Amino acid sequence: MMTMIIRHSASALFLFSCASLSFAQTHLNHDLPIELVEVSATATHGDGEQLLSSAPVTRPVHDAGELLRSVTGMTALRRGGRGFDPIIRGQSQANLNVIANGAFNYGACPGRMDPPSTYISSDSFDSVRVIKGHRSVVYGAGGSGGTLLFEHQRPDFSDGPVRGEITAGYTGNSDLRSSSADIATGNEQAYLRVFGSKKRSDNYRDGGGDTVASAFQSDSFGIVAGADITASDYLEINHERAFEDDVWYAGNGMDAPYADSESSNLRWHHHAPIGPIDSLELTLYRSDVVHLMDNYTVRQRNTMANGMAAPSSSDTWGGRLLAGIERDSYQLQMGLDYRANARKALLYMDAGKDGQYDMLLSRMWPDAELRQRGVFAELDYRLSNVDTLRIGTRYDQFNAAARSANVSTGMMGSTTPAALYANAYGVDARPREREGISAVLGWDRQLSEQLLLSSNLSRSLRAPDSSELWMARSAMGSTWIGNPALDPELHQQLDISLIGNHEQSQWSVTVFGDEVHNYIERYETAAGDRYRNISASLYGAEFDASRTLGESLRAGISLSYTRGEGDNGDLAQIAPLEARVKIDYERERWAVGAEWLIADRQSHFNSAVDVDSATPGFAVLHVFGHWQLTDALLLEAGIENLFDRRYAYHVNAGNADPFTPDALRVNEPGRQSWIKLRYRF
Ligand SMILES: [Cu+2]
Repeated sequence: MMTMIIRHSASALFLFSCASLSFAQTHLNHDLPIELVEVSATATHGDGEQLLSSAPVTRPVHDAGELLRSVTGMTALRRGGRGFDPIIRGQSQANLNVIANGAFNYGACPGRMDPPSTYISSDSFDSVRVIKGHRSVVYGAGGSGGTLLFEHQRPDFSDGPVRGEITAGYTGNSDLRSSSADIATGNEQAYLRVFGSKKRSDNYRDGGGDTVASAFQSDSFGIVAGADITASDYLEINHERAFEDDVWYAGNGMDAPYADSESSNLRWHHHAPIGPIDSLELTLYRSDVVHLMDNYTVRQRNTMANGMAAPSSSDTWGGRLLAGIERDSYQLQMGLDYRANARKALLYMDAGKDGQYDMLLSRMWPDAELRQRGVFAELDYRLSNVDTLRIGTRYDQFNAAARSANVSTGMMGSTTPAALYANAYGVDARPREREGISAVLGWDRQLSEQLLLSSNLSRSLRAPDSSELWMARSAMGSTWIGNPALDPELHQQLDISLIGNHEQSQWSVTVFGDEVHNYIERYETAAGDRYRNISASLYGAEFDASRTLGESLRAGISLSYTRGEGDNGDLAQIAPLEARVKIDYERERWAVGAEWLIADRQSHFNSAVDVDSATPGFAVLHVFGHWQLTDALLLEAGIENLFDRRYAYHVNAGNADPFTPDALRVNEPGRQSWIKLRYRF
């Protein structure tokens, strides 16, 4: 009953580009998203839908951020077994909009142990859309680097009133055991869906045989209820929780005894005319995260008598009202959105490591608050049979405040966050307001039946985040101080893609460039880490191609390259030239494949964030396969890093965490075999 495009998951991914589909078959879609969609092994995928590859990228992925490493032009930073921070074309963190069911979620760790994607249960989402670059204004302010949209889809009950999936998996090396269940029941009018997952992992060994601190326990569950409350109104309520426990981080100076998130959202979709408006959609959400990290509970990180602990929290809430007008030659979307985030992080000294916090050392996030209000409109217009145009613009207002910037910290009761800002930059801690306009201008032209040219020019404003503005850490002789006077980043981007879609082969070439005014750079001084606005530029290219070779064989190749330069040299966290070669052999009930990943040496780095030396290049081979045991039962298995190479991605791990003064290069796992059983009903 899971026919086409039902689920994405770690284990069997098909890279789609919806662009060609939308253009060829419907109209007006400029987003050029790539969907990671799992197709059940029995499904056929005709309709000319897949553009780039029909190859199942089979990987034992256990984190939503890690999953996205398979997308050309994307990578993710690894800190351990959890906490993968996605990077698109050299942009990450506050430059990406990560949206799950319409909701934003900000992690609670000032050291980025829990990027928002950590709390997205990758087992339960049905589709992930990746929009590279800034191609639309409807997904919130910012998003200069891109947008990740994780979506649940409405279950299809055409085969019966209950459907679901149960999985169990095991990965060697880290002794990772995972299980998940996802069950939905309902009918055409209403449904209820519950899902949960449980993962237990030990540390893995890298290719050199060294143990990498990466153990974790992760549980999540959620419930979704949806109903057509009238003939033209659909209402959906979603509640999810995630619990991370005893998480080891090779890339941080602390570990996390716990990190928990709770999120709720409500979506209402009215699909009948109200005056000139054809449809109305309202999303409201709230997501709260609490996090604790220290250097003695999970494991003793040093032999000192006193420990350090940093409890923190992050509460996010917001919503969007979207109105749509659809006519033969155009589609207009307009609306309002609002996003608010309140974050708090304290740093304590714990004498004797007994769990009693004895002295407050820093208000790292001194009740840091961010608010954003936006109004936007976006028009997709069919200019001719072969040309479509997108014009979109949004106006945003950003407010930022640190409510306890003037509250004293420390033994002498003298240091305040405000005093740290004044000392570091000569600026005060009053609330700040920033505002500005973002815009996109896209033009797509179908050059021939097989050839599409897509171009996009954009301007986007990205407001500084809580750490960049308000970080106030001063302890043990080192400081890390935000700059309350930072200006928002202004990105001016152009990207051009040429996409070919032939019977036996698909390919695409993209070039992109981004001129950034007020790029927010983290830099080092003798006294510690600081932030400033600089000018920077990012540019690069991507290439994808895949071809059918005979009835069952398919091969693909992808290349990506990004370069980032600023006033003071190389930008941090830029992946080197990367190539990926894939071969898949697929029969009716089984398939095998291999993926060869090659990364060049990266000698462009920024020592304030990256490891202070060039990262060696590497080549690793993954092999995998699946076997449809019965109609309901699928067995997947593979060996990652077959030749047991010792390697690390260049971006593993930029140090956003001065609990260790230097960035650490976290090695990827050595050889690991894995197996997963999937039962669908
Ligand atoms: Cu943390």
